[in-house]
Amino acid sequence: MAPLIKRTQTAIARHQNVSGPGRTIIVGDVHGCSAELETLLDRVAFTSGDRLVFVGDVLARGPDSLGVLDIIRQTGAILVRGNHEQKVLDARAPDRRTFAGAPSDLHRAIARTLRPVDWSLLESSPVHVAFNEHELVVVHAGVVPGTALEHQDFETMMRIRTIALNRFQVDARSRRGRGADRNSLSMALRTAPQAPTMRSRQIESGNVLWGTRWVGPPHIVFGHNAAPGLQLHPWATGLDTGCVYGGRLTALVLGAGRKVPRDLAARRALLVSVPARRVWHVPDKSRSAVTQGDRA
Ligand SMILES: [Mn+2]
Repeated sequence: MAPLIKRTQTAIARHQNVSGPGRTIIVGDVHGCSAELETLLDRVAFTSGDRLVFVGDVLARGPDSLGVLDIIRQTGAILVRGNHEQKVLDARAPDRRTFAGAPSDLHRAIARTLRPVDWSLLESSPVHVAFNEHELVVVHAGVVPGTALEHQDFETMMRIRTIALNRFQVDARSRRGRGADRNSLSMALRTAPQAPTMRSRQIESGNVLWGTRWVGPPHIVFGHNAAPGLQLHPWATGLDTGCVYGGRLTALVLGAGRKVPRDLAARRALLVSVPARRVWHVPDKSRSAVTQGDRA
């Protein structure tokens, strides 16, 4: 497959650390569940020859955000940026934040605990990473079907859950000129002014999961949406199985050069998951009526 989107410099650098024909292990939303992550890494028998990738939202809501960041560093993993990482970055630089609205107390509190190495990790996290040998792209939330990958919008890629089939241009809003995080994101992709941005709380009922309508290649592996659980679409696999809400932590394990199987039984055979040790966070129901919007 020809490269569809540029890797960031960071991703390239981390790929260069991979030695030998190791596996690619993509982990769903961790949200500070460091103990479950350690159990999962044991279960997949992670070794230094493997390439470890996180779909984002590794911090917040769970018990040990710093511990998860330590594991990511120690394993040389690739962290794809989630909306919670972005909110923490926004909390530090409110004058050039990416998301609308003031950073929450939660994200400001996390920002106060981060060490310089943590900031480096977050700042260098790409919004998406292409793994051409697997013909897949990892992104936190998803993409807008029917829009070329190079024209996808950063915020959408970190937040989309569903699309309104009859009006998914209506929620579009231009990202032009907002330029937040230019330094760390400028290599990732160019933002098209016409790219639609889905605001989760604007999305109406009756929409469909975006992954149901995406036609690859590439296959998209993502997280962000715990409400529907594991998502197995023809060209998209959603790994957020809600560990922090008492669900499971799930990984997709691909051998060297292996593509994500279209056959669902074959794909399920590549999934490894471990149960949450407890319910670490109870979603705020008052904010989840329409989209289960803040669970993921
Ligand atoms: Mn998320």
